[in-house]
Amino acid sequence: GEAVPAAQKSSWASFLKSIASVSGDLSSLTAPPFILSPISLTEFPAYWCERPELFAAIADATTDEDRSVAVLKWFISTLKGQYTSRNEKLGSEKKPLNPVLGELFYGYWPDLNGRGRTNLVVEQVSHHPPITAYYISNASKGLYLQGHNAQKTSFSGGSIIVKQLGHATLTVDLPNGGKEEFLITLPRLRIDGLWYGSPYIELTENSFIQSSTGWLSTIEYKGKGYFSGKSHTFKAVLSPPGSNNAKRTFEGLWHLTSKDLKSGHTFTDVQGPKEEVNVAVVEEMDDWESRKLWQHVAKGIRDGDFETASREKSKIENEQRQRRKDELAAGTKWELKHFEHIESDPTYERLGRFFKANPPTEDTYIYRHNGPYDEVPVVAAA
Ligand code: 0T9
Repeated sequence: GEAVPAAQKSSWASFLKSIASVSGDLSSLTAPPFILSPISLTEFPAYWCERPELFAAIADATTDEDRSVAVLKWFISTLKGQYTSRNEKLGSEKKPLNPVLGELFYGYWPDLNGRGRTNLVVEQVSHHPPITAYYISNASKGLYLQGHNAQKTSFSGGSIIVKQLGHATLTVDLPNGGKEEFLITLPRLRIDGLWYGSPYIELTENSFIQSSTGWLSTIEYKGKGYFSGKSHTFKAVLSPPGSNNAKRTFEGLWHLTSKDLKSGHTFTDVQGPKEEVNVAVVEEMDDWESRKLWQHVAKGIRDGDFETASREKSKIENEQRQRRKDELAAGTKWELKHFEHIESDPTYERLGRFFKANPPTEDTYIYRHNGPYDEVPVVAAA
Protein backbone atom coordinates (compact mmCIF):
# COMPACT_ATOMS: atom_id res chain seq x y z
CA GLY A 1 0.00 0.00 0.00
CA GLU A 2 1.48 3.33 -1.16
CA ALA A 3 -0.55 5.54 1.18
CA VAL A 4 0.34 3.48 4.23
CA PRO A 5 3.13 5.00 6.36
CA ALA A 6 6.12 2.63 6.57
CA ALA A 7 5.75 2.11 10.32
CA GLN A 8 2.08 1.09 9.94
CA LYS A 9 2.43 -1.36 7.03
CA SER A 10 2.20 -4.49 9.13
CA SER A 11 -0.66 -3.21 11.28
CA TRP A 12 -2.56 -2.26 8.09
CA ALA A 13 -1.99 -5.75 6.73
CA SER A 14 -3.32 -7.36 9.89
CA PHE A 15 -6.23 -4.91 9.94
CA LEU A 16 -7.15 -5.99 6.39
CA LYS A 17 -6.99 -9.60 7.47
CA SER A 18 -9.30 -8.98 10.40
CA ILE A 19 -11.74 -7.15 8.08
CA ALA A 20 -11.78 -10.23 5.87
CA SER A 21 -12.59 -12.50 8.80
CA VAL A 22 -14.97 -10.32 10.84
CA SER A 23 -18.19 -9.94 8.94
CA GLY A 24 -21.15 -7.83 9.91
CA ASP A 25 -19.88 -4.94 11.98
CA LEU A 26 -16.43 -3.40 11.51
CA SER A 27 -16.98 -0.50 13.85
CA SER A 28 -15.20 -1.97 16.84
CA LEU A 29 -12.08 -3.18 15.00
CA THR A 30 -8.91 -1.35 15.99
CA ALA A 31 -7.41 0.30 12.93
CA PRO A 32 -3.92 1.78 12.47
CA PRO A 33 -3.64 5.51 13.28
CA PHE A 34 -3.22 6.80 9.70
CA ILE A 35 -6.73 5.67 8.77
CA LEU A 36 -8.56 7.16 11.79
CA SER A 37 -10.98 10.03 11.27
CA PRO A 38 -11.61 12.54 14.08
CA ILE A 39 -15.30 12.73 13.12
CA SER A 40 -18.04 10.60 14.63
CA LEU A 41 -20.74 8.89 12.57
CA THR A 42 -23.35 10.99 14.40
CA GLU A 43 -22.21 13.94 12.25
CA PHE A 44 -22.96 12.17 8.98
CA PRO A 45 -26.71 12.94 8.77
CA ALA A 46 -25.70 16.57 8.14
CA TYR A 47 -24.77 15.49 4.60
CA TRP A 48 -28.49 15.44 3.80
CA CYS A 49 -28.76 19.19 3.95
CA GLU A 50 -25.52 20.75 2.79
CA ARG A 51 -27.40 22.30 -0.13
CA PRO A 52 -30.29 23.74 1.89
CA GLU A 53 -31.73 25.62 -1.08
CA LEU A 54 -32.29 22.33 -2.95
CA PHE A 55 -34.03 20.88 0.09
CA ALA A 56 -36.22 23.99 0.40
CA ALA A 57 -37.00 23.90 -3.35
CA ILE A 58 -39.02 20.71 -2.81
CA ALA A 59 -41.71 22.90 -1.23
CA ASP A 60 -41.88 25.20 -4.26
CA ALA A 61 -42.79 22.48 -6.78
CA THR A 62 -46.41 22.76 -7.89
CA THR A 63 -47.24 19.36 -9.40
CA ASP A 64 -46.76 15.80 -8.13
CA GLU A 65 -44.31 15.11 -10.94
CA ASP A 66 -42.28 18.24 -10.25
CA ARG A 67 -42.16 17.47 -6.54
CA SER A 68 -40.74 14.02 -7.26
CA VAL A 69 -38.19 15.60 -9.60
CA ALA A 70 -37.22 18.12 -6.90
CA VAL A 71 -36.79 15.35 -4.31
CA LEU A 72 -34.64 13.34 -6.73
CA LYS A 73 -32.53 16.40 -7.56
CA TRP A 74 -31.92 17.14 -3.87
CA PHE A 75 -31.15 13.45 -3.15
CA ILE A 76 -28.63 13.07 -6.02
CA SER A 77 -26.99 16.35 -4.99
CA THR A 78 -26.30 14.99 -1.47
CA LEU A 79 -24.32 11.98 -2.75
CA LYS A 80 -21.04 13.82 -3.32
CA GLY A 81 -21.00 15.00 0.31
CA GLN A 82 -22.19 11.68 1.71
CA TYR A 83 -19.68 9.51 -0.14
CA THR A 84 -16.66 11.53 -1.29
CA SER A 85 -16.19 14.34 1.24
CA ARG A 86 -13.76 12.45 3.50
CA ASN A 87 -11.51 11.92 0.48
CA GLU A 88 -11.56 15.66 -0.15
CA LYS A 89 -11.19 16.68 3.47
CA LEU A 90 -9.02 13.93 4.94
CA GLY A 91 -7.23 12.55 1.87
CA SER A 92 -9.13 9.25 1.73
CA GLU A 93 -12.09 7.51 3.24
CA LYS A 94 -11.24 7.03 6.94
CA LYS A 95 -12.65 5.09 9.84
CA PRO A 96 -15.13 7.34 11.65
CA LEU A 97 -15.32 7.50 15.45
CA ASN A 98 -17.74 4.85 16.64
CA PRO A 99 -20.51 6.74 18.47
CA VAL A 100 -21.50 5.85 22.03
CA LEU A 101 -25.11 5.10 22.93
CA GLY A 102 -26.89 8.40 23.54
CA GLU A 103 -24.37 10.52 21.63
CA LEU A 104 -25.99 13.64 20.19
CA PHE A 105 -25.34 16.01 17.32
CA TYR A 106 -27.31 19.24 16.84
CA GLY A 107 -26.97 21.76 14.07
CA TYR A 108 -28.78 24.09 11.69
CA TRP A 109 -28.57 25.98 8.43
CA PRO A 110 -29.75 29.58 8.74
CA ASP A 111 -32.67 31.16 6.93
CA LEU A 112 -31.15 32.89 3.88
CA ASN A 113 -32.84 34.20 0.73
CA GLY A 114 -36.25 33.01 1.84
CA ARG A 115 -35.27 29.34 2.03
CA GLY A 116 -36.24 29.01 5.69
CA ARG A 117 -34.19 27.65 8.56
CA THR A 118 -33.31 23.96 8.61
CA ASN A 119 -32.63 22.14 11.88
CA LEU A 120 -30.85 18.87 12.51
CA VAL A 121 -31.17 16.56 15.53
CA VAL A 122 -29.13 13.33 15.64
CA GLU A 123 -28.98 10.64 18.31
CA GLN A 124 -27.01 7.42 18.48
CA VAL A 125 -29.81 4.99 19.32
CA SER A 126 -27.72 1.81 19.44
CA HIS A 127 -24.04 1.20 20.06
CA HIS A 128 -23.74 -2.42 19.07
CA PRO A 129 -24.69 -2.63 16.27
CA PRO A 130 -24.24 1.09 15.59
CA ILE A 131 -27.52 2.78 14.65
CA THR A 132 -27.89 6.52 14.13
CA ALA A 133 -31.29 8.25 14.04
CA TYR A 134 -31.87 11.76 12.71
CA TYR A 135 -34.53 14.37 12.08
CA ILE A 136 -34.07 17.26 9.68
CA SER A 137 -36.81 19.85 9.43
CA ASN A 138 -37.53 23.07 7.65
CA ALA A 139 -40.81 24.01 9.32
CA SER A 140 -41.34 27.22 7.36
CA LYS A 141 -41.29 25.16 4.14
CA GLY A 142 -43.20 22.23 5.66
CA LEU A 143 -40.39 19.67 5.09
CA TYR A 144 -39.60 16.90 7.58
CA LEU A 145 -36.98 14.21 6.98
CA GLN A 146 -36.76 11.36 9.47
CA GLY A 147 -34.37 8.47 9.12
CA HIS A 148 -31.94 6.03 10.63
CA ASN A 149 -28.78 4.31 9.44
CA ALA A 150 -27.02 1.07 10.18
CA GLN A 151 -24.63 -1.02 8.13
CA LYS A 152 -23.95 -4.65 7.48
CA THR A 153 -20.50 -5.23 6.06
CA SER A 154 -18.80 -8.10 4.29
CA PHE A 155 -15.56 -8.56 2.40
CA SER A 156 -15.35 -9.58 -1.22
CA GLY A 157 -12.66 -9.40 -3.89
CA GLY A 158 -10.47 -7.11 -1.79
CA SER A 159 -13.27 -4.62 -1.15
CA ILE A 160 -15.60 -3.99 1.76
CA ILE A 161 -19.24 -4.35 0.73
CA VAL A 162 -21.56 -2.25 2.86
CA LYS A 163 -25.25 -2.95 2.84
CA GLN A 164 -27.05 0.02 4.29
CA LEU A 165 -29.88 -0.84 6.65
CA GLY A 166 -32.46 1.75 7.53
CA HIS A 167 -34.27 4.26 5.36
CA ALA A 168 -35.56 7.81 5.41
CA THR A 169 -39.03 9.24 5.03
CA LEU A 170 -39.68 12.77 3.87
CA THR A 171 -42.99 14.39 4.71
CA VAL A 172 -44.07 17.46 2.73
CA ASP A 173 -46.90 19.76 3.83
CA LEU A 174 -48.93 20.64 0.75
CA PRO A 175 -50.62 24.02 0.15
CA ASN A 176 -54.05 22.31 0.14
CA GLY A 177 -53.53 21.14 3.72
CA GLY A 178 -52.63 17.58 2.71
CA LYS A 179 -49.35 15.77 3.09
CA GLU A 180 -47.18 13.93 0.62
CA GLU A 181 -44.74 11.30 1.81
CA PHE A 182 -41.59 9.92 0.23
CA LEU A 183 -39.81 6.72 1.15
CA ILE A 184 -36.08 6.95 0.44
CA THR A 185 -33.98 3.79 0.41
CA LEU A 186 -30.18 3.81 0.55
CA PRO A 187 -27.66 2.46 -1.96
CA ARG A 188 -25.11 -0.27 -1.41
CA LEU A 189 -21.47 0.79 -1.05
CA ARG A 190 -18.23 -0.81 -2.10
CA ILE A 191 -15.09 0.43 -0.39
CA ASP A 192 -12.21 0.05 -2.85
CA GLY A 193 -8.54 1.03 -2.67
CA LEU A 194 -7.97 -0.80 0.62
CA TRP A 195 -4.83 -2.56 -0.54
CA TYR A 196 -3.16 0.81 -1.22
CA GLY A 197 -4.32 2.27 2.07
CA SER A 198 -6.41 4.91 0.28
CA PRO A 199 -10.00 3.73 0.54
CA TYR A 200 -12.79 5.35 -1.48
CA ILE A 201 -16.46 4.58 -1.95
CA GLU A 202 -18.29 3.46 -5.06
CA LEU A 203 -22.08 3.09 -5.08
CA THR A 204 -23.62 -0.03 -6.58
CA GLU A 205 -26.99 -1.55 -7.47
CA ASN A 206 -30.20 0.48 -6.96
CA SER A 207 -32.00 2.73 -4.58
CA PHE A 208 -35.56 4.06 -4.70
CA ILE A 209 -37.59 7.12 -3.89
CA GLN A 210 -41.29 6.30 -3.73
CA SER A 211 -43.86 9.06 -3.38
CA SER A 212 -47.29 8.54 -1.85
CA THR A 213 -48.66 10.07 -5.10
CA GLY A 214 -47.37 6.98 -6.93
CA TRP A 215 -44.38 8.57 -8.69
CA LEU A 216 -41.29 6.39 -8.32
CA SER A 217 -37.61 7.17 -8.91
CA THR A 218 -35.41 4.15 -9.53
CA ILE A 219 -31.74 5.06 -9.31
CA GLU A 220 -29.09 2.77 -10.72
CA TYR A 221 -25.45 3.20 -9.70
CA LYS A 222 -22.36 2.15 -11.64
CA GLY A 223 -18.64 2.65 -11.26
CA LYS A 224 -15.58 2.38 -13.43
CA GLY A 225 -15.60 -0.89 -15.37
CA TYR A 226 -12.65 -2.75 -16.83
CA PHE A 227 -13.40 -1.58 -20.37
CA SER A 228 -15.70 1.38 -20.03
CA GLY A 229 -17.70 3.44 -17.64
CA LYS A 230 -16.81 6.24 -15.26
CA SER A 231 -16.70 6.36 -11.48
CA HIS A 232 -19.80 7.62 -9.71
CA THR A 233 -22.19 7.15 -12.63
CA PHE A 234 -25.94 7.03 -12.08
CA LYS A 235 -29.08 6.76 -14.11
CA ALA A 236 -32.42 7.65 -12.57
CA VAL A 237 -35.77 6.82 -14.09
CA LEU A 238 -38.95 8.51 -12.92
CA SER A 239 -42.13 6.59 -13.60
CA PRO A 240 -45.71 7.84 -13.14
CA PRO A 241 -48.28 6.24 -10.80
CA GLY A 242 -49.19 2.70 -11.80
CA SER A 243 -46.70 2.42 -14.66
CA ASN A 244 -43.21 1.03 -15.13
CA ASN A 245 -42.51 3.24 -18.11
CA ALA A 246 -40.00 6.02 -17.74
CA LYS A 247 -41.56 9.45 -18.02
CA ARG A 248 -38.25 11.17 -17.28
CA THR A 249 -34.65 9.98 -17.30
CA PHE A 250 -31.66 11.64 -15.65
CA GLU A 251 -28.11 10.56 -16.21
CA GLY A 252 -24.62 11.61 -15.28
CA LEU A 253 -21.99 11.67 -12.57
CA TRP A 254 -23.32 12.24 -9.09
CA HIS A 255 -20.13 13.98 -7.91
CA LEU A 256 -20.06 16.43 -10.86
CA THR A 257 -23.02 17.04 -13.15
CA SER A 258 -25.96 15.22 -14.68
CA LYS A 259 -28.54 15.86 -17.38
CA ASP A 260 -32.27 15.65 -17.83
CA LEU A 261 -32.32 13.53 -20.99
CA LYS A 262 -35.70 14.84 -22.14
CA SER A 263 -34.72 18.50 -22.26
CA GLY A 264 -30.95 18.10 -22.48
CA HIS A 265 -30.68 20.61 -19.63
CA THR A 266 -28.43 20.26 -16.61
CA PHE A 267 -30.16 18.34 -13.82
CA THR A 268 -27.63 18.39 -10.98
CA ASP A 269 -24.39 20.31 -10.64
CA VAL A 270 -22.53 19.94 -7.35
CA GLN A 271 -19.26 21.55 -8.43
CA GLY A 272 -20.05 24.72 -6.50
CA PRO A 273 -19.53 25.12 -2.75
CA LYS A 274 -21.74 23.44 -0.19
CA GLU A 275 -22.73 24.72 3.24
CA GLU A 276 -21.53 22.81 6.25
CA VAL A 277 -23.86 22.61 9.19
CA ASN A 278 -23.63 25.26 11.93
CA VAL A 279 -23.02 23.98 15.43
CA ALA A 280 -22.52 25.56 18.85
CA VAL A 281 -19.00 26.13 20.16
CA VAL A 282 -17.73 23.16 22.17
CA GLU A 283 -17.72 25.19 25.42
CA GLU A 284 -21.49 25.63 25.17
CA MET A 285 -22.27 22.03 24.28
CA ASP A 286 -23.97 19.38 26.36
CA ASP A 287 -21.56 16.63 27.55
CA TRP A 288 -23.29 14.15 25.24
CA GLU A 289 -22.81 16.22 22.12
CA SER A 290 -20.43 14.50 19.77
CA ARG A 291 -17.78 17.21 19.37
CA LYS A 292 -17.57 17.77 23.13
CA LEU A 293 -17.62 14.08 23.99
CA TRP A 294 -14.83 13.25 21.52
CA GLN A 295 -12.88 16.54 21.71
CA HIS A 296 -9.68 15.11 23.24
CA VAL A 297 -9.70 12.02 21.02
CA ALA A 298 -10.28 14.18 17.94
CA LYS A 299 -7.48 16.57 18.91
CA GLY A 300 -5.11 13.65 19.41
CA ILE A 301 -5.94 12.29 15.96
CA ARG A 302 -5.63 15.72 14.33
CA ASP A 303 -2.30 16.44 16.04
CA GLY A 304 -0.88 12.99 15.30
CA ASP A 305 -0.71 12.35 19.05
CA PHE A 306 -2.17 8.86 18.98
CA GLU A 307 -1.16 8.06 22.52
CA THR A 308 -3.47 10.77 23.83
CA ALA A 309 -6.14 9.76 21.31
CA SER A 310 -6.14 6.15 22.43
CA ARG A 311 -5.96 7.00 26.14
CA GLU A 312 -8.95 9.38 25.81
CA LYS A 313 -10.85 6.85 23.72
CA SER A 314 -10.33 4.18 26.41
CA LYS A 315 -11.70 6.59 29.03
CA ILE A 316 -14.92 7.01 27.04
CA GLU A 317 -15.24 3.29 26.39
CA ASN A 318 -14.62 2.35 30.03
CA GLU A 319 -17.17 4.88 31.19
CA GLN A 320 -19.68 3.33 28.76
CA ARG A 321 -18.94 -0.20 29.96
CA GLN A 322 -19.46 0.92 33.55
CA ARG A 323 -22.79 2.53 32.65
CA ARG A 324 -24.02 -0.69 31.03
CA LYS A 325 -22.94 -2.69 34.10
CA ASP A 326 -24.71 -0.27 36.45
CA GLU A 327 -27.88 -0.45 34.38
CA LEU A 328 -27.77 -4.23 34.44
CA ALA A 329 -27.26 -4.26 38.20
CA ALA A 330 -30.06 -1.75 38.76
CA GLY A 331 -32.37 -3.48 36.28
CA THR A 332 -32.82 -0.25 34.36
CA LYS A 333 -32.22 0.45 30.71
CA TRP A 334 -30.89 3.37 28.75
CA GLU A 335 -33.69 5.67 27.60
CA LEU A 336 -33.48 7.31 24.20
CA LYS A 337 -33.75 11.08 24.42
CA HIS A 338 -35.20 12.29 21.13
CA PHE A 339 -36.54 9.16 19.41
CA GLU A 340 -38.98 6.36 20.02
CA HIS A 341 -38.24 2.97 18.48
CA ILE A 342 -41.08 1.21 16.68
CA GLU A 343 -40.86 -2.30 15.27
CA SER A 344 -42.38 -1.57 11.92
CA ASP A 345 -42.65 1.69 10.03
CA PRO A 346 -46.14 2.02 8.47
CA THR A 347 -44.84 4.47 5.84
CA TYR A 348 -42.13 2.05 4.78
CA GLU A 349 -44.63 -0.80 4.50
CA ARG A 350 -47.21 1.20 2.58
CA LEU A 351 -44.84 2.91 0.12
CA GLY A 352 -42.40 0.02 -0.10
CA ARG A 353 -45.15 -2.17 -1.53
CA PHE A 354 -45.18 -0.07 -4.74
CA PHE A 355 -41.66 -1.20 -5.69
CA LYS A 356 -41.51 -4.47 -3.73
CA ALA A 357 -39.08 -3.15 -1.15
CA ASN A 358 -36.80 -5.77 0.31
CA PRO A 359 -37.24 -6.37 3.24
CA PRO A 360 -41.01 -5.70 3.12
CA THR A 361 -40.94 -4.12 6.55
CA GLU A 362 -38.37 -2.19 8.61
CA ASP A 363 -38.27 -0.70 12.07
CA THR A 364 -37.90 3.03 12.61
CA TYR A 365 -37.20 5.75 15.14
CA ILE A 366 -39.88 8.41 15.54
CA TYR A 367 -38.76 11.89 16.54
CA ARG A 368 -40.23 13.15 19.82
CA HIS A 369 -40.12 16.85 18.87
CA ASN A 370 -38.12 17.63 21.98
CA GLY A 371 -34.89 18.85 20.43
CA PRO A 372 -33.09 22.05 21.32
CA TYR A 373 -34.91 23.87 18.49
CA ASP A 374 -38.39 22.71 19.40
CA GLU A 375 -38.91 24.97 22.42
CA VAL A 376 -42.49 26.16 22.41
CA PRO A 377 -42.47 29.97 22.42
CA VAL A 378 -43.59 31.34 25.75
CA VAL A 379 -47.00 32.95 25.46
CA ALA A 380 -47.19 36.18 27.42
CA ALA A 381 -49.63 36.03 30.32
CA ALA A 382 -52.78 38.08 29.79
C1 0T9 B 1 -24.44 7.05 6.54
C2 0T9 B 1 -22.05 6.98 4.91
C3 0T9 B 1 -22.26 5.86 5.89
C4 0T9 B 1 -23.18 6.37 7.02
C5 0T9 B 1 -20.89 5.41 6.51
C6 0T9 B 1 -19.18 2.22 5.95
C7 0T9 B 1 -18.70 3.35 6.85
C8 0T9 B 1 -19.70 3.61 7.96
C9 0T9 B 1 -21.03 4.16 7.40
C10 0T9 B 1 -22.94 4.72 5.15
C11 0T9 B 1 -24.10 8.24 5.64
O1 0T9 B 1 -25.30 8.82 5.17
C12 0T9 B 1 -23.22 7.80 4.48
C13 0T9 B 1 -20.83 7.25 4.38
C14 0T9 B 1 -19.61 6.50 4.68
C15 0T9 B 1 -19.83 5.17 5.41
C16 0T9 B 1 -18.54 4.70 6.07
C17 0T9 B 1 -17.33 4.45 5.18
C18 0T9 B 1 -16.51 3.49 6.04
O2 0T9 B 1 -15.43 3.10 5.73
C19 0T9 B 1 -17.22 3.10 7.29
C20 0T9 B 1 -16.81 1.68 7.78
C21 0T9 B 1 -17.55 1.25 9.04
C22 0T9 B 1 -15.33 1.66 8.12
O3 0T9 B 1 -14.88 2.48 8.86
C23 0T9 B 1 -14.48 0.57 7.47
C24 0T9 B 1 -13.01 0.62 7.84
C25 0T9 B 1 -12.18 1.71 7.19
C26 0T9 B 1 -10.72 1.54 7.53
C27 0T9 B 1 -12.28 1.86 5.70
C28 0T9 B 1 -11.98 3.28 5.36
